[in-house]
Amino acid sequence: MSDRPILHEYAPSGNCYKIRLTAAFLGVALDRREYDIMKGETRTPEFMTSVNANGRIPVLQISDKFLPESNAACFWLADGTHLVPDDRFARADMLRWMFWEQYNHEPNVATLRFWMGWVGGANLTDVQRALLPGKIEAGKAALALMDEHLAKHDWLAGGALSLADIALYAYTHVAEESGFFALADYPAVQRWLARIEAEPGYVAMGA
Ligand SMILES: N[C@@H](CCC(=O)N[C@@H](CS)C(=O)NCC(=O)O)C(=O)O
Repeated sequence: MSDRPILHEYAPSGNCYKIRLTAAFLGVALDRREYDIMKGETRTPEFMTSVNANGRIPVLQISDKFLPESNAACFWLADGTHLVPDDRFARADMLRWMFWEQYNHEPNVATLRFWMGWVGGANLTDVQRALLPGKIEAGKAALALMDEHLAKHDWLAGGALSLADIALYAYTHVAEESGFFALADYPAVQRWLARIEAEPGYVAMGA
């Protein structure tokens, strides 16, 4: 058996892509195991008992240990590398953006992409339909906040590419797929996306 970390994933998920992108920037090889979340493959008793009791991917398996939560998995890969700032404040600031991503960005930008592109607008429940306006407004506010910051800084934290950029790149670069956001409205974000794509080691989401 290979001693490479194993990524339990669903390839179109931005949360899973964050981990592949982190590994690619670091030149680390991962084995990959694919689950179809549309068929409930992460909700089986076997998965929930042995991989993640929370029933979700991504999970990074490091020999016999399982690490759910995308940003924690990115941190496991990148701890001690150039993707985590040495400076104490910058390192905490990187985490600030990663926590913000999970609370303010992903639940809006990523959830709308999933609802419109995978569930389908016509199949949304009444509850999901009622949540749409608030999620669109919150998604736009998140992109605007990033744009304001990136108009003054090349990178989110610490003056260089870090996990904060990777965590936020994952769903920002595909934000338009929901049909609710136009990246042209956020020019500093667009320039930042291009900067990330020009970094050595970058891999596209579908690669
Ligand atoms: N906070 C978690 C979110 C994980 C998550 O929501 N995973 C989704 C795909 S992106 C999933 O597994 N959905 C399948 C399900 O809930 O059954 C992370 O960052 O890893």
